[in-house]
Amino acid sequence: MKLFKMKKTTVLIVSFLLLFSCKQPNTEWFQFRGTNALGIASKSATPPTNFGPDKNLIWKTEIPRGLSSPILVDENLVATGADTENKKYMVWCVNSKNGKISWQTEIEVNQFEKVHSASSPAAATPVSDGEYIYCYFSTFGLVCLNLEGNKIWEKTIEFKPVLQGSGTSPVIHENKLILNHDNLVQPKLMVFDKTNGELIWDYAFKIRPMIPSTSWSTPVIWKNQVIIHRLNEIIGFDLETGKQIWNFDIGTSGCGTPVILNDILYVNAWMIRGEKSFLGDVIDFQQLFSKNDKNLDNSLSAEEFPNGIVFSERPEGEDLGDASNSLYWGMVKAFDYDKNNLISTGEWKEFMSLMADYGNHGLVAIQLGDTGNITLSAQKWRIKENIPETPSVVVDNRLVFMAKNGGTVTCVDASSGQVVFVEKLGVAGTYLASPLAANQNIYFTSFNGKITIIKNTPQFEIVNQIDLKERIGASPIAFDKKLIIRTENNLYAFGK
Ligand SMILES: [Ca+2]
Ligand SMILES: [Ca+2]
Repeated sequence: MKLFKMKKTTVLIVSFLLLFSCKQPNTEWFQFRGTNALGIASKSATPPTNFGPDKNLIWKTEIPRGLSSPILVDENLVATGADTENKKYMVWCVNSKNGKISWQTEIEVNQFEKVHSASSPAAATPVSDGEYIYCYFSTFGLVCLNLEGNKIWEKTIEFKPVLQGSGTSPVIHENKLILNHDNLVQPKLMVFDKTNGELIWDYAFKIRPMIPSTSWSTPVIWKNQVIIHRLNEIIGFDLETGKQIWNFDIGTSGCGTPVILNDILYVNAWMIRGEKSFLGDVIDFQQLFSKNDKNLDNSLSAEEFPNGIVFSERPEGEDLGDASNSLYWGMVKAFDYDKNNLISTGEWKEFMSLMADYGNHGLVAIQLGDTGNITLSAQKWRIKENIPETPSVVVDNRLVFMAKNGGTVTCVDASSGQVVFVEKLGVAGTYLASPLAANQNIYFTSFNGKITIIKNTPQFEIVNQIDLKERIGASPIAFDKKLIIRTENNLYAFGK
């Protein structure tokens, strides 16, 4: 009996060891920014810090243009591209060992979305469950492919324009495929059955008067919730029922994808008038009003209104050509509530209160777990300066790291919210790609093609700076001994 018991135990142990010694699928980079969009490589990943076009290059492969980040499925890298001339989207698959294109699947469409000059109609990173690959294209919808690139199902979704073009990526939780379908017309959170593309539930987001509905962020999962960062709010939904569980109000355009560690959500909420340096020429709107009321009727007419006044600026984001936003009569006229073609002082005040909503932003740490409106109760801390507009943050070694346009990097203690340092990476220009944490380093990528690697420590230390001399908008990924970077035209694998 004793012998039998021992044998049984031995069998169990051997089975257990076998189970874990079998090659497990590499699951950490199945979606945008890896597991739950954390942007943290697996503990075993040791990507190079010293690399370049002629250094530690494993391979370089020309790929169709796009902004999606590659995901890793088995040993394959999968991402998307768009051929705007021939009106087709592409899903491509590159072998991570040799850089060879294994397959490419094309999806023809009648139209592409009008996107920002720095963006691409192929902006959504695919997601995989290890068996299938799911892609989203804004003027098509969803498509499910098997690992050989064959179409399993497709689900067309009626196109709705997104300001500057869609930026979100789909994610998977259990059997659900989740899409943040925020847009200017009919913004929604949509949850599909990943096996067939059938809609399970959707939720219509609030449209606020006079503010275009925006969100470019990717959904994140916490327990039984899906969390969305969108215009002026962060919302948690019950994944089963689609009911809103909580919301947090904050000035934000909804671009950065939140990261969640130890039940705390960190997100860079950025708004166009969120910091003093964004305010442009016009700080005192009252003064502007009184200066231009030429006929002293306490109203501004179309003739009196000074078109083109700058109401928000993007300092150090000038290489994208939209460094400032200007006001025109056509926008202000929306506040002519009594329709007399004049903006009265009262109507102007309404406009000013809207402008106030364009501020109040920050890097915020939110304690998850409460229900209802948690704006006042759940905020652990907030940092109001040097907030990046597009890149998400990364939380590593109990520190929050973020880099904004101009190359200003901020490090914050994740638990106390104390700013540990604000430094310059030494690379100016715009930052679009999100940072990557790997092997105790943080990789920051500028749009003009420079990668700056710093230590993930409270002491600011630049490890290396590399110039690929090609635009980079896609977030890099790392696994094994490899670093994968997608530039405007190429996919690079550095390391071993
Ligand atoms: Ca007047
Ligand atoms: Ca009026």
